Amino acid sequence: MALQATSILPSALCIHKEGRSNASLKDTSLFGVALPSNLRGDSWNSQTWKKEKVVAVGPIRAQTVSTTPNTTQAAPKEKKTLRKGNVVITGASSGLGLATAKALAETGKWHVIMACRDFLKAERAAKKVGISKANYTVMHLDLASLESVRQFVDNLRRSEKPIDCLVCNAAVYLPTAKEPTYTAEGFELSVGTNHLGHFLLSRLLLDDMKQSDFPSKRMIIVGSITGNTNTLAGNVPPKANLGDLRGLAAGLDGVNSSAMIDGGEFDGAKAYKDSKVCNMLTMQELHRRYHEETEITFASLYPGCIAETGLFRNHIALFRTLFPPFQKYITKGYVSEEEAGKRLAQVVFDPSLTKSGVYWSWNKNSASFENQLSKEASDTEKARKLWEVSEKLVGLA
Ligand code: NDP
Ligand code: PMR
Repeated sequence: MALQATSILPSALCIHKEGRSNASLKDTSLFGVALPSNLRGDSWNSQTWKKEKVVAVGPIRAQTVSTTPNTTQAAPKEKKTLRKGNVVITGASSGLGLATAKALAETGKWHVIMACRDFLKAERAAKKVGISKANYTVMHLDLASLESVRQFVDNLRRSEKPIDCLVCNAAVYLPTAKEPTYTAEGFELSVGTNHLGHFLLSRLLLDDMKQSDFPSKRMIIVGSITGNTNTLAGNVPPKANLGDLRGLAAGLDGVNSSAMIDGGEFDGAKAYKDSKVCNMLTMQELHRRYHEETEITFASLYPGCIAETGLFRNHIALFRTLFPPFQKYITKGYVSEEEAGKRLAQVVFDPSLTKSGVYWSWNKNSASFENQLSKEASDTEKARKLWEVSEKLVGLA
């Protein structure tokens, strides 16, 4: 687990061992990884899947496209506002969040509320990428503290700005941690920050967003391919698996319960992937419970592999060196921060992306398509249970 990166190369070979694919693994070995012949070339590239085309490798797909969506298309809106939209972006001090803030600010149509744990870092970052002062406000938010989430929402309300869009983007990834670390309230840090912090934030801001007169209101949670076990990337061990949520239900505190959602032994890389499954399940549950009533569009996305962001700051140096070229030249899943920022910005404002309950991805031509989530990440019963357990943990039930 911990130094997963040191064993990434051989570990990928495990994919076929699980008997989940009937693909042949015989001929290609790239980066020390044997690739099934039907997952090479174009099919190996997660971004080459064309609309209407579903290429399955047993139950594992490189990227899949849902052609029969069971989500609802938001009705065309008549309402118009002339004011700028206000968008809250968590973790906008680096990587994808910062690139998205820049892309939105540059349209001149958005005021970005950069919700960040390090105020000075966020200010410097905004300045460095040239976001004009008029187009952003930095507000303090530490998602690893539910108290801070509540304080942030209070401060936001005091500012009396209508909130039109929320982007839950911040995350931590702790692949080399040998022992769990915890949030202020004592939840394992990755799930506590990436899922529970955002869960409380989105729940609290629902009412505020409901009141906004903005023509197209959206709540977006950043998901990932690595949480989806219907993809090759999602089958790189350790795989996401929430099990029956026994660890989460027992408090995820590593004392009275396991620090892992499924009740297993701590594994930082798995905890991150589990948290992404929670993000994708939460988005769908929000859609089911609130889309009709609020007219808010709920969506998640996989923006591509942004291999050089701060997300990998806790990984070993060798991983940080090899990961970008591996994604650029071998998987071809690589995307720059700038391009990923444009993609997420598109999910915020593009009139063609108003569908709710959807998980967006992009193909190699940077065209968006509605992607299919894994069995677990689209399990409605699990989403409901996750919702109920999370409500209790964050003090909403
Ligand atoms: P970064 O590390 O660059 O950005 C993460 C952001 O989250 C930082 O601004 C960080 O703040 C912030 N953050 C971390 N902990 C907290 C906290 N407790 N409270 C508030 N903010 C916090 O990584 P990325 O840009 O890559 O990640 C952004 C999103 O994209 C994540 O949700 C990630 O899961 C997702 N993603 C990333 C992929 C990739 O390939 N990089 C692929 C798929 C999804 P600070 O600057 O202070 O550290
Ligand atoms: Mg993965 C199509 C192939 C593909 C894609 C798109 C990704 C994305 N990865 C792919 C394949 C593989 N990766 C293969 C074959 C291996 C074994 C060599 C592999 C390994 C690997 C590691 C060790 N990949 C990783 C790691 C990480 O530590 C990253 C991670 O899981 O973070 C949770 C990661 C990622 N690969 C991706 C993406 C997008 C990540 C980054 C994180 C994320 O999901 O947010």
